Amino acid sequence: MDLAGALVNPKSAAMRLVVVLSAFGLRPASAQELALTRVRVDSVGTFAQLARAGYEVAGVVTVNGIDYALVVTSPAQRLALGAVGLEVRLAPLAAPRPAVPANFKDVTTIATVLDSLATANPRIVLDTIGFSFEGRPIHGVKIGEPDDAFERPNVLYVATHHAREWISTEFAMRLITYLADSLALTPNGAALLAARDVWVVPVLNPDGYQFSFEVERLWRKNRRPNGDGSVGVDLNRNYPGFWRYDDLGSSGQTAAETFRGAAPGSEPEVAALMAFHAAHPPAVAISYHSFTNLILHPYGFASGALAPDAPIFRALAGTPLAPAIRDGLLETARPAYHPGPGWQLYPTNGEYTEWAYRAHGTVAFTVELTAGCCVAGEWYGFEFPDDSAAIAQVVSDNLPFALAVLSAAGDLDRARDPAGNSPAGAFVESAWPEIRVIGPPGSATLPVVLRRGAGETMLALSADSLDRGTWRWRWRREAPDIGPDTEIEVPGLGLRLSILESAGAEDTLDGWTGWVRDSIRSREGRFAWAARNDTLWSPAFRLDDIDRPQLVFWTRHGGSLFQPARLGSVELSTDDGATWTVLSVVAGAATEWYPISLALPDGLEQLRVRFAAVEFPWWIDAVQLLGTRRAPPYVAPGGTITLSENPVRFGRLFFSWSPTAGEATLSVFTFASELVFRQTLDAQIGQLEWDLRNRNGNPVSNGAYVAVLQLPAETLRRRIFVARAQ
Ligand code: 0X9
Ligand code: ZN
Repeated sequence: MDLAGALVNPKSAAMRLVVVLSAFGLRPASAQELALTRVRVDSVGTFAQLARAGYEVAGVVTVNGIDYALVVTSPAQRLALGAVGLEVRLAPLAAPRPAVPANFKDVTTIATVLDSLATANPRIVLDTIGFSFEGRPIHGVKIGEPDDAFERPNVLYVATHHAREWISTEFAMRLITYLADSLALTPNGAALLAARDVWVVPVLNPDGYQFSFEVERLWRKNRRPNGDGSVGVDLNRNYPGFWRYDDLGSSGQTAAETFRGAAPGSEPEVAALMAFHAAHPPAVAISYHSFTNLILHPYGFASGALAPDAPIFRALAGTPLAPAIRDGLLETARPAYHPGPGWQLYPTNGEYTEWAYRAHGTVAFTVELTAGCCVAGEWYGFEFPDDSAAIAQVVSDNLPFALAVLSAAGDLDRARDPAGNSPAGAFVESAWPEIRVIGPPGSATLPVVLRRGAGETMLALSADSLDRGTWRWRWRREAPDIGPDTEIEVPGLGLRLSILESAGAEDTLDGWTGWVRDSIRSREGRFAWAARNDTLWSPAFRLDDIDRPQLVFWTRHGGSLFQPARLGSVELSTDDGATWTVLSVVAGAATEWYPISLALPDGLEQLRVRFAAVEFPWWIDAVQLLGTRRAPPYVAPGGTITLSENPVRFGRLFFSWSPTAGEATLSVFTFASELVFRQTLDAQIGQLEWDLRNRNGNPVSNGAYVAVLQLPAETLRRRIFVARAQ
C-alpha cells in the first residue's frame, strides 16, 4: 500500500460501514453520552481524516491484528463516522465508574483540600491566577517561600487543560503534598525549594472539569457557549503560538473537540495562564495530560520541525532507549514514556508548551500520563481507575522527571539526563542535503569552511527566528555538492570534522542492501530507501584514528502509533555483523523528512550499521558518518604566515613569512569569499602591511577573514579576526 499516497488521499484506503456498539458486552453508553470509541484504521490516512474532522486521536489499540484509533464520540458522531465508511465500536471500559470516586475530587473538594493543606503547612501558599468562563477561580499554589524573588527561577506544573484527564489533576495535588511535606523536610530538598519559585496549577479548566464530574465524564474543552448551540474551546489549541497554523493541528469548527476558539488567547483560562507567564516567566514547565505514556516537547506545530533547543529537551526527557519516565503499573503494556517532539504524536497548533517556549523561552514539556493497564490488553483511557495503589504508582513514576526539571531550572545549559549526560554544546546536526549546525546563541549568520581536495568553499549559514532558541541556535542552508572527505570547519564554534562516508538511495548502492528504492525523495534526489519490515544493511566502515564519530541520517516514517512492538531500530556492529547493539529507536509518525544525529562510541576501529523496521513504514536517505580525523586530510603547508596580532584590535596589521625568491601575492577574503584586499610584491621582502581597508578604501567591518599568501612553492592560509573597538 502506498502510505504516503494514503496520507494525502485518505479515501484511497478501503472503507467499510460497520457500527457495532457494546460489542464486548460492556456497559453501553446512554443515548446522550460521550464514549471512548474505536475507529478501525485502514491506513495512516484515517488519522489525518479524523484530525481534519476535529477529533483528538487519544490512542491506538490493536486487537486481533487490527488497529483502532481511540476517539471520544457522541452517538450522532458515531453514526456520522459510520456513514463515511469507518468501522466504529465502543472501546471496552477498564473499570466501573463509581458514583462518588474515592480518589478523584471535583473542584469544590479541590478548593477545600487546598485550603486545609495551606492551613496545615506554611510552605503552601494559595493564590488565584484568574477566573474561568463561568467565574470559577483558577488556583495557583506556590510551594516554598511565599514571595516571588527575581533571582529564583520559576517552575510551573500545570494540569488539566482537558477536563476529562482527571489523573493529571490528581497527580498535581499529590505533587503539592510531596513537595511541601516530603521534599521540603530533606536537607537537599529544602535547599532546592529555597532556590526556586515553584507553582502548581492543579486545574486550569475548572468549568470543564466540574462538568466532567456532574454531567459528562468525557468532556474535554472549556464551557464557553459558541453561540451556535455548541459548547467549548480546546484550551490546548487557543494559545497565540502558531494559532490556526493549519486545520490539521486544530479545528475551526466550533463543535469539534479541537476547536481553537475565535481568536488567539480568547479564553479566560488561557488568558490567565498567559498573564501568569508575563508575571512569573517559568524557566521550565510541565503540562500534565492523559493518556498514552509520552514526554512531548516543542516543536509540535509541523511534522519534522525541530526546536534549536532540542539538545536541552532531550537531556531532560531522555531518549527512547533511556527515557526519563518509567511506567511501573502492573502489567503495563508500555514500560516507559516515549520522549520526542510533539508532532511525533500528531501536530498541534495554539498549544501551550509551544507558546510558552516561543513567547517566554520556557523549556516546557507535555507529559501524557500512563495509558494504564490492563483489561484484555486494553487501556484505561481517560478513565483512570479509582484505585489508590495505581494512582500512587503513577505519582512515584512521575516524581523523578518532575524533580529533574525542577533541579535543572537553575542552569539548563548543564541539565543532566537520567544517565548523567548533559546536552551537547555545539555539533553538526547534518552535513547534507542540508548543512545544519547547532551551538550556543550567536549572530544571525555563521561562517563555515568546506574543504575538499584542494578546493575550499566558504558558506554563510543562517538562523531564522524559529532557529533561535534560548539555549541553542541552529544555523542551516542547502549544502553544496559535498561528499566523502569533505572537511567541515566552523571557526566560530571551534568545530572541525570530516564526512567519512555518505550514502543515499540515489547512489549506486555500493554495499548497502536490504531495502527497496522508493520514489519518495528526500530533497533533490529521486529516491530514498524504504521498508516496513526489512533491514537495511551498511557495508563495513573503517574508523581508525577518528575522534567523536557520529551517525546522521534523514528519515520520515509512517507511524508506529507508539505501539511498543512497532519501531525503527538503529543498530551497530563492531565485529562485521556477528553481534549487534541497538543505538537508538525511532517511533511515532513523521510525514516530513528530518535529520537524526547520534553520537557513536569513541575508539571504534570498524563499524557496520543496520536499520531494522519492525511493522514500521520507514524511509531513510542521506546517511552520513562524521568524525574528526586525528591526522587532518587538509595538509598544512610547511611555512606559516605570522600576524602582528590576532584578533586585530588596532588599525593596521603586519603579515610576515620566511623570505623566498620570486613573487608573493597576499589576498584577504571575507568568509563569504569576497575579496577585500590584494597585493603582489617581491617575496624576499617577507613582510606586508594592511591598513584594514577594502579595495574601495573603506575600513572593513569587524569579523572573520582569511588571508591567502601565494608563494612560488606553496600557498599559506591564516584566519584573521578583526575586532577593533567601535
Ligand atoms: O492534543 C493535546 O492537546 C494533547 N493530547 S491529549 O490527548 N491530552 O489531548 C497533546 C499535545 C501535545 N502536543 C502535540 N501533540 N503536538
Ligand atoms: Zn489533554
